[in-house]
Amino acid sequence: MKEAILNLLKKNNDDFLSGQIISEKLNVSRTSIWKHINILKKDGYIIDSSSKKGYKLISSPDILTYEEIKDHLHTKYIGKNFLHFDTIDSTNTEAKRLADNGEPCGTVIVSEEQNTGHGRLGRAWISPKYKGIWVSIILRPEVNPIKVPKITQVGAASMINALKSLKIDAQVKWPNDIIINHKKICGILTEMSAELNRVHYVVMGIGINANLDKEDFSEDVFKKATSLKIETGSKIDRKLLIANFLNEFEELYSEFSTNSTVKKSIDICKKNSAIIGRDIKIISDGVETYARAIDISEEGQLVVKYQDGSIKNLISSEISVRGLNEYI
Ligand code: BT5
Repeated sequence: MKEAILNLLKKNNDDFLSGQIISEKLNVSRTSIWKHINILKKDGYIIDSSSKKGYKLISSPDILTYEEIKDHLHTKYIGKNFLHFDTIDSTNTEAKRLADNGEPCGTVIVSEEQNTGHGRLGRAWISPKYKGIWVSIILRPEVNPIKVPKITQVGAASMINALKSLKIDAQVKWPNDIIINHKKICGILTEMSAELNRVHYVVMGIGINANLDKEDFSEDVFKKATSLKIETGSKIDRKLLIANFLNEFEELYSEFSTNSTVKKSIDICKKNSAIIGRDIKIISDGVETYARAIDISEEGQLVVKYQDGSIKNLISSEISVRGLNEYI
């Protein structure tokens, strides 16, 4: 009901709308409208109420509910089932719980804050309230589980395109980071539930440091990480960015869901790579080796050339990649 009232207020172009009209249009009592208006106010909407003129929407809060992003969202199925939380342990964990209970492909889970957001290998992911975009998507691809890591490349390419639509240039640091000025602004965590040759579901989680300030990071993380706000000098429109990301994701993911290839995404990741053509340090099981990154294969693996001339394809789950002197 509160969504329906909000829609009417939004459509009314910042003008007063009488309680009588709302009540007729939605077939609810004036008291019920008043109650829902109060809930909207608690959610952060500024609404002018006048006993004579009715209600007028003054401003909407910076929150990532479906209602707030739907005008920018042009997807067919990604985000049609949309769950928004004020606070949660981790959107990936919630997505897995929901997927276990049969929630459909394309379900999007967003939270304004995460208490135990995590990265790969159980690393903590700082997720302060209203400052970032902490989102997970449930996917149900009918592919061999071995192909699933490619979805991370689809996520990375979608984010590069979404950032470009906001006129922000960023690079992909294979396999799962997006970086600006040598620092990380976004990370992707793809998890799955599968049998040996059948995927039950995949959860692709993505964390974007949109409007975090320096104080939001620990000293240690700030050495490697930054936010879009810090790098661009201005506050990012989180609603637009998440919607553009979901739009791009649906488009690029269709290649994967139809024939399990991700050529378009790989092309975008290659064109915007932070590491191809550069000497890198590869960390695997605590052991460091050095090589030159030369390509990303069609399977989404990083192709590297060692000093002895040998060439190897690296699989994302096994390793971390670093620049020689900095994060990248
Ligand atoms: C990742 O892990 O980059 C994947 C992060 C995925 C986070 C999203 S948020 C929505 C969804 N729900 C979750 O619980 N997770 C996903 P990894 O490659 O392990 O990188 C972790 C490293 O990134 C840290 O050790 C830091 O160095 C750096 N980093 C950059 N921004 C950070 C941030 N906001 N919080 C923590 N670490 C950050």
